[in-house]
Amino acid sequence: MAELEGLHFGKSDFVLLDEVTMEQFLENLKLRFEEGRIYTFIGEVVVSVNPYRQMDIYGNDVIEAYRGRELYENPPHLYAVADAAYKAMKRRAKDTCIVISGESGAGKTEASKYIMQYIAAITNPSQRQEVESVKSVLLKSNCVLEAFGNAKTNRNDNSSRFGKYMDINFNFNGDPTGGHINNYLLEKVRGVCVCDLLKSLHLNKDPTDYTYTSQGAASTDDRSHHRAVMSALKVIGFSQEEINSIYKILATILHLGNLKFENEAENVQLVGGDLVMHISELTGTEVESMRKALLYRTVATGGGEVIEKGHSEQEASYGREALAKALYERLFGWIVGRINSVIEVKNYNPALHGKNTVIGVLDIYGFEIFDNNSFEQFCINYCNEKLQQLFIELILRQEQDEYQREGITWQHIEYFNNQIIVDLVEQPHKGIISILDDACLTVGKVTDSACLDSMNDKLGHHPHFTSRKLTPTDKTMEFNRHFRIRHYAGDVMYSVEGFLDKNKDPLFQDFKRLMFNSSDPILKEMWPDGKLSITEVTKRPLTAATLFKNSIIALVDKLACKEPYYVRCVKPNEVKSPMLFDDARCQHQVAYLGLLENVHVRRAGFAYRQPYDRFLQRYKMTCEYTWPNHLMGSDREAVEAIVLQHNFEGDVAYGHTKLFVRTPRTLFTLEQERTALIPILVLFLQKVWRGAL
Ligand code: AD9
Ligand code: MG
Repeated sequence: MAELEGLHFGKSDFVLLDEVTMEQFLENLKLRFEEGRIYTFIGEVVVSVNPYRQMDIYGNDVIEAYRGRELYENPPHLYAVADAAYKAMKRRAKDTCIVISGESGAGKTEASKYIMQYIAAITNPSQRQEVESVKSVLLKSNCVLEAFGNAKTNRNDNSSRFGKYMDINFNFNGDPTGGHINNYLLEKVRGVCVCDLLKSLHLNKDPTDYTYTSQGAASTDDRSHHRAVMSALKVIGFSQEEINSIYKILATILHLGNLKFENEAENVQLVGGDLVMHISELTGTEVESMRKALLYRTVATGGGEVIEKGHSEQEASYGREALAKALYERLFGWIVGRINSVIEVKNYNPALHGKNTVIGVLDIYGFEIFDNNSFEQFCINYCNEKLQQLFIELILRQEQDEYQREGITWQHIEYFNNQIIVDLVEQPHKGIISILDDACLTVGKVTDSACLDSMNDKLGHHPHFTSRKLTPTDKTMEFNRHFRIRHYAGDVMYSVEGFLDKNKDPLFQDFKRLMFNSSDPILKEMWPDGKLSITEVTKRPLTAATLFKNSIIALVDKLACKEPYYVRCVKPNEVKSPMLFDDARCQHQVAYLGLLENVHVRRAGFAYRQPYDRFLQRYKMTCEYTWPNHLMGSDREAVEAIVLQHNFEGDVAYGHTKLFVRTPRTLFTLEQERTALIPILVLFLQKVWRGAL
């Protein structure tokens, strides 16, 4: 029980702090971390600190303890949030979502796995076969996506280089019927470096000979991991043919990394012919076509003539690199699509089966600030601005609006609305993304620094953007190479170097056509845009930033119509230690996760609210004036009687339709009383039925 946990573990809900200050917040967080209490509530939000050690708090006994209970009845835990989201969905037929955020290595992916496990454990009590197989595919899909999408980075050994949003669909019984996965911005660069699977391929060379994988450290038990991934692929329903194609593509990527070019006379040439033969064999393409695509590109001249232009050595390496990345990205996209086709809800008839509801689980990279921040950080941080805005929308504003609607007076909370930063990035014509896109579409050579000039012209006066005014004394700044965005979470300096290249579709059309003409039908399927001939390609593909922006806007739309639950993950230190609580690092995260504001709102507001009739229904037995039937005029008067009898007047407020309760403790007391009374009531009712009374 939350309250029975004892105070030496600190406060189980930050709402109960004596004073809401950063100091007290951190002190409580630290105390709990040191006592092995890694979860703490802020009302319904769970704050989690990565323990960096195996905790014995996820077993079936714990799942049972949380199953179907109210949030405030148990100590803070991911299971409490998972259960709350599940209950809201099942009882009130509401779509809900669980948003898990935090910086790299803070424990988001682990949290999402525990939440999925919890949902899997509490559903389908009758063990129906078809539901069991849906659950198993949903769980296995995680394993596959991680194998293909994760990489070892210096911040996290198992870093997700993609954001993942998974909808789980439920039928009216509350059993899973399927799902859908969306992935966001797979970071191609790191992805190509160290896909774990690549290392366990049966190639006739040691994986460290392949440039792309030798850049990452090999994990110890690749073999068993490999087996797990294979079995997961089979459970999901990938055919042997599909698995073969996956392997061939991965091998192609490895071989591409080993290709070498050299300048010979005017044009660049390939060193050694064997590799190209392997590559064309693996991709089901003609050796000669492959060689040509690697060394030349087809261009349409102004007069409609089509000519072949030889690459420089640099262009050839660049093209090869782009092909490897694109192969990887499309493979990942295809795998996600394949999983989706398996887990998609089929033959669901709402008239027959009732409303189909959804729980969405979002595991997405948090705010990133490195020494050198580039295009990837720009995208990730923009995404976090959007999520922060949703949080403001849904939690802060919703709370305030509700109090206003219910006619409850309360202190107005000032919070920073980050709309202005979102606009800075995404506004049509004026925003950074639009300026970047314009630069990418401009014919001829536009450099990164010319693009920066253009940003300066358009955004020079924006309160959250600085560039020209930066002085060379600014840390890590080189003149005309950086811009700074004042994010809600703090200032981030971005280096524009490479922005344009990363934003453009870097792949020569020749490669797309080549892949489309592959004799491997699965590979071909991944390259539908290769169908167009050079003269047909007029429309440029959308840029990376615009694609990302569109997908994030779609995501936010999806989340906005759901009832949100939040898990905020904090990383206690940079050295993966289970003992160390780095105050400065934690303070930084608490600040940019907006946790203090969150407590303020919760405190200024009320931890709990319920319509009068529901409250009465639940607690009427705890009061002599309301049990068995109340003789008051209205439900509200009856609720007042309950509150008065328990001396809770100071802790509640009466809205037009709901009772608002300030602290969880009050409710806890009522719950306890109710639980103690139930056996007595059962006896009473039995006597009534038997006619003894
Ligand atoms: V990234 O943005 O994908 O780079 P995440 O997802 O936030 O990051 P992840 O969940 O992968 O971090 O956690 C990092 C590591 O911390 C895990 O590999 C575990 O070793 C460790 N961890 C995280 N949460 C727990 C936990 N609840 N119990 C034990 C944990 N270890
Ligand atoms: Mg992760």
